Amino acid sequence: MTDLSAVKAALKSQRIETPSWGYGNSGTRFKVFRQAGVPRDPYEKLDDAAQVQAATGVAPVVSLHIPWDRVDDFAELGTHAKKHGLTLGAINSNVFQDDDFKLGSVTNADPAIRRKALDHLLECVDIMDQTGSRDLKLWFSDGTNYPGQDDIRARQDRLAEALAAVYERLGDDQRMLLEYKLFEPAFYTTDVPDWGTSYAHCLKLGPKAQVVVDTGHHAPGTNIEFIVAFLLREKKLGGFDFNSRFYADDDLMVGSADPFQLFRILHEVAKNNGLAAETGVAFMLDQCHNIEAKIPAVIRSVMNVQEATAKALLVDLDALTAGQRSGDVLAANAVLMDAYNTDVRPLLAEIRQEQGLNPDPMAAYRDSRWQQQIVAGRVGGEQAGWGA
Ligand code: LRH
Ligand code: MN
Ligand code: MN
Repeated sequence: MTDLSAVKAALKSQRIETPSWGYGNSGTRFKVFRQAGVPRDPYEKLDDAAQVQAATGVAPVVSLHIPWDRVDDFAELGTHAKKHGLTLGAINSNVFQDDDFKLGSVTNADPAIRRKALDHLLECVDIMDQTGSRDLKLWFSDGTNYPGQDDIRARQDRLAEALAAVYERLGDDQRMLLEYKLFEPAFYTTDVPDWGTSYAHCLKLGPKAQVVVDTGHHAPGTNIEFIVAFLLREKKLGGFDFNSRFYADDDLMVGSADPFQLFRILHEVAKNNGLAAETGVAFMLDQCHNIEAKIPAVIRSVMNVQEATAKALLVDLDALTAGQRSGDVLAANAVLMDAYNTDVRPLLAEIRQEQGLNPDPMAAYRDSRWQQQIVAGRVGGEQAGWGA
């Protein structure tokens, strides 16, 4: 039997981190469809994130992307966040949008370019000191397009060297999360293409280096929950970049392509104590909303993670273990499917009411009339971001 009060407590204490870049105009390969009322600077992105928090109660942390969110005074940005009941989360580095990085950043054959990339990463740690962020998120677009273009092994050496320098710079309470991605923008080799490569580097670096699983960064058919179970066992799962994946890294709303996969992932997390804050798993969204309204899309995404988490928490673990131990394949599978097929929306509505929230976050946002306010008020100005 599942203890409902424990389920409710776990759902109330889950923290979902939303990405600053999800609130702004962002590009597909084809075009940026600009929306009215989008934030013009990082302060306004936080104002929008505060609306997501007001509607859901579980999204008080916002990840920043540097340089998209560069401001003169990061401590002041932190104060602005605090005023809205928010904290600043992971600092996402960006060594993929400068012409100098055409042939790679930290793996580039040219030492001057490697130095420039490393300096950016170290600057991100300086920013973490000011924002109080715990996590530095590293994603490298580094790779090659053609066989023979560069030395695959030498690039690993250069990568390891840069990672070690960043690790050295981390404070006691700071971590580096190394993201992997199968392909794109490089199409022949990618320098951190998979969890094994990320894990091997993190293992060598030490306990403050962990793997981040971006759910969109795998080949079709990859069993992501296996990766999650493995990394949790090794204490190397730093967190998630949640999004969807219909064909490749689409950055669409988490749980939209395959809610069952999201449930299976969260089942491994819940079962292996990954929901406990002390395990340190960060539940981050990494999304862009190109054709849909942005703030409601972030709210919907938070709800999708909550629904999958609730279902995962409803898995009757005693019955599951009994089925597994006795080799009763169908019984064990039925335990999982029963939880997955439960409609958890009434439970989540109840929890929200207990927290003094509107049971329907989408309605809460609609009723706030924030959208009308920003469309009328945010006129002129441009923000930085993906293809914007
Ligand atoms: C790369 C990625 C990485 C970036 C973000 C904007 O595809 O997932 O996390 O920082 O997108
Ligand atoms: Mn990502
Ligand atoms: Mn991505």
